[in-house]
Amino acid sequence: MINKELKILGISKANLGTSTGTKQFAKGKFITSYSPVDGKEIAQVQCTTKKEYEKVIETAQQAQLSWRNIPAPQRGEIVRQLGDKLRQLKPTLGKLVSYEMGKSYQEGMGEVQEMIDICDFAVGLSRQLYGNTIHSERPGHRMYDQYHPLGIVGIISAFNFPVAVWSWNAALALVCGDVVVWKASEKTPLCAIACQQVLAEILKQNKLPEGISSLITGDAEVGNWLSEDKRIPLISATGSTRMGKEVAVKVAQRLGKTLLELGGNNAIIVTEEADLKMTLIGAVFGAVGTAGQRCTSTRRLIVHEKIYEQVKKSLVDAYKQLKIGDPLDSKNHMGPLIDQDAVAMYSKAVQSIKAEGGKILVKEEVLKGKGYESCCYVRPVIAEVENHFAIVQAETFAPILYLIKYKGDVENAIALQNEVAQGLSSAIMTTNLRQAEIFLSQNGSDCGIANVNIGTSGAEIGGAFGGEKETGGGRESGSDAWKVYMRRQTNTINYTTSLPLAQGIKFDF
Ligand code: UN1
Repeated sequence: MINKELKILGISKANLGTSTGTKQFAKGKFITSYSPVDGKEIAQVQCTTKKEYEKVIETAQQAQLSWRNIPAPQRGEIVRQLGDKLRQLKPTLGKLVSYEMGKSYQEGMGEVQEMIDICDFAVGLSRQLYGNTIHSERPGHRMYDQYHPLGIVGIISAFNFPVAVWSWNAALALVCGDVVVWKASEKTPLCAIACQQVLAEILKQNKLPEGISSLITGDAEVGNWLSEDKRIPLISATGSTRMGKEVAVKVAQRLGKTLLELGGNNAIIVTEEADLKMTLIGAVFGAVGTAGQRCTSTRRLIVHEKIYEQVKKSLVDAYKQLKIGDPLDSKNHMGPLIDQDAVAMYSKAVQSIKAEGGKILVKEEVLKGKGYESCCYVRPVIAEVENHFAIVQAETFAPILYLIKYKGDVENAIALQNEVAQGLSSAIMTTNLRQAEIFLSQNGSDCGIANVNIGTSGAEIGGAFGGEKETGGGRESGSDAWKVYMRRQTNTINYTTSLPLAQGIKFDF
């Protein structure tokens, strides 16, 4: 099914282990990658041992010493080559993403496009790592701030975006003069090896040290090595809030920096003045795209009572038309969940909805029979609930959409939208300027992303991506998110022959 693609991506038995590029030395236990598409084993991948980990970090440290001395625009040139290679590989890597992770081929290709986009962004950025100049209060003094490379960036990523999240971090970190060590999800190890191979090959062609980019493989224990390692000044971690809290504590204990992208509980507010056709498209894609396994997936729809019944009916009708099956077949709208554990979580969540008094409008079902042999395919669910239900307050990584009714002004809907622990993405559907502006104001959405007349998912790389509260507060990707990958220095230069003190302090002797 995927052998041709693996070959093009340079993956063979020889490199199914830890890699800093050309030298393979993984000797740890094996993890098996199964496709949720058909349940078949794709390959066994060797995990990193502690001894190998030490070697990886030493190699990375060594590589950083030379990499940081290469001018930023030249580092950008390497990232440009990465983007070019990804352009060529887009359908191939997109197919591997789809097959190993289970998202639709369209979304798999979209993910590779996000990688290309961030490479383009980073290339431009490599000539724009600007600091400020500051007017000194002292005569004959000049002040400015500048950004220096940080060192090693540890990247911990999740299964749902098995290639893009690495690239958001790696492309920026590389132009900033850092080197990267990546611990990918153990559920999608082949996607990780493919990315590592592509970059390793480019480094080799440019005669650069292989330690500029490394991959380590394994479970949470391997991630802990990174979090606890004083040699790694920044850990960028994407995943659940539970994981993020563990990482945050470990990194904080050594006063390292973290960039955390954790859970979302994203809502679309649908006011009585919404364009209902757009609402329907935005809500359905947001809820069932990537089978509800995006951090930005739409989990809650907060609908004004005047249009509630109409929205409910059109959603239920739309869900009846959804085709679930092989994500590589373009006629299907939704593929499988990542594995059977995720299916169990979905089923448990539905039980909780019922137990708390929610009403199921579109029924749950784990699909069986031909085409569903992996037992990972489920029917997306719609439920009528109250915002305060414990299950609604939690992020369930599955296609379950909650309908919540609100009355009165848009402020009431905003209060409900904000009454969760997470703060990643949010949206309002309205044609009323006042409602939209209130939603975007300081009294509005408390999320890192707030959209008007589009859904909660599908952010572009040009903006800073991330969220508040239990989402972790980190920002990656566009805007000035690059600053977290660098260390900042304030410089004051005195070009006089006297030494006046700041704040006018006199010190004569
Ligand atoms: C994620 O779900 O981890 O906004 C990232 C989006 C994508 C990124 C999602 N650009 O849906």
